[in-house]
Amino acid sequence: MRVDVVTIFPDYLAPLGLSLVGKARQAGLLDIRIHDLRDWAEDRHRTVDDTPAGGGPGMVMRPDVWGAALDAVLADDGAPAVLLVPTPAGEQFSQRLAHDLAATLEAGSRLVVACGRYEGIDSRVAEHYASVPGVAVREVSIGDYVLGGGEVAALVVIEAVARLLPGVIGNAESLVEESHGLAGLLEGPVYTRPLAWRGLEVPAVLRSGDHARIARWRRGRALDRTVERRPDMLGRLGPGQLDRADRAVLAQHGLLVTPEGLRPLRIRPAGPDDAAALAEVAAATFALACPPGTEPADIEAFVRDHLSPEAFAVHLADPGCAILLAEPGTTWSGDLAGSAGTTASDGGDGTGSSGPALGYTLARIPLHPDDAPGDPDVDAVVPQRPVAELSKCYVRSEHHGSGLADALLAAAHADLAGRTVDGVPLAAVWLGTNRGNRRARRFYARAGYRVVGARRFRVGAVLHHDVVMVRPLGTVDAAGR
Ligand code: 6GU
Repeated sequence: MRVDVVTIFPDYLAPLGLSLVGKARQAGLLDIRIHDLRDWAEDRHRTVDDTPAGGGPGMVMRPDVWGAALDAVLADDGAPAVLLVPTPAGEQFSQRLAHDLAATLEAGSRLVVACGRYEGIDSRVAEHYASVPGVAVREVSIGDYVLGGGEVAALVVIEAVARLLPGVIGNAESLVEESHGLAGLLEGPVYTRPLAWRGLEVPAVLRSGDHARIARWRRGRALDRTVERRPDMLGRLGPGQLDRADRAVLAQHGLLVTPEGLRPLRIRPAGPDDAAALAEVAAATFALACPPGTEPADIEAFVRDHLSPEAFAVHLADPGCAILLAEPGTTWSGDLAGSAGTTASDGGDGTGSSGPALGYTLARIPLHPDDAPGDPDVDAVVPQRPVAELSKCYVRSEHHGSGLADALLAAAHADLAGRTVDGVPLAAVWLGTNRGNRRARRFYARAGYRVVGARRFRVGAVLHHDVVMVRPLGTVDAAGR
């Protein structure tokens, strides 16, 4: 594959003899030729520039010299060519464009790079070659900063393209997982030996040998990094590219995946003004956790008696109650350019709410460190003290699978892990969930809960069977947090 570079500083391109590109040239995979533009200058001083038409600072490169040079280089054979002109005014160079150029080269095209200096090349050069049959002109910038000329950009483009050509990189797999690769995410952190270095350890999950868990962890960290450093890239991910675990990671960053795109999400402790919003979301979600066959009248009665605004007002005033609320945010702390409906803010996840509550958690905190859960069935199987009860964790059904519940539960754990009872940190959190509700059991199991026993209780005439699950606080969850 043939690449030509025209420049007034041929020595600037010397690095193309080194490393990956140099080896590809030696192996005969790449034929790179560097040309000195001044070889086509006509005068004694080998002049290639002149003052800008219309006045102004600097110098502009002459079209006649460039025309002679490019005609000669392009005439060398009849193959179609991409004429690449590096300029800070060009389209943004990207991994996508690198892939495009690599494919074009593979299909038999040549690449000719015209490196300008000074204020650039007379614009008629690009205009003219764009109309020459078999020549495609691409004016390309490598970033939002100004260089002294196109040579460094030529090095960048040629290296990015060369490593995509067949045979240039030994391990083609390393092309798959890298930043700006097909996943549309930044690559996450990488580690090697020694396992402990200056007090810093290689994350335990990478030593687990559990390849599915490792892949999951890597994907999570890639998402973390993309959210933190390049949130604009998230806007280009379709909902179909984000699985349930991805959505959970995003939700923990305050981003909810919806059919309309990413929306800000806010999870916060509920306050005295939230009784009505909590009652509303509680009424909308309570039936979801009832076993099939529960009488609608019993559900209604329960909602009326226990999930009313008045009931939540009592909970909100109770120091033994910790309630978190998830709601749509109005803003997101990052800059999600390209993702409609979000605006930059001055920091903090989604300040202000813009709609009804999406879900909530309600935990009960013991008043004394030694207090037992209070239900004899549960007391016997939950030995940890002090132990909180996760009494409610509900998310509207339209957000099931969105990661919202995972984020809400993680926020509840973080909240509980930060609490003490008479100065003693909470050791664990327990919950009861319907024995037959496999979705809920799987959800809690994923979040680190383990079944320790069973309990029974009555709603109306129906006897309910729960499993009792416990999760220690202050440990890491499956996402490595
Ligand atoms: Cl391609 N050329 C120059 N001169 N400056 C640049 C650039 C190119 N890309 C970013 N800055």
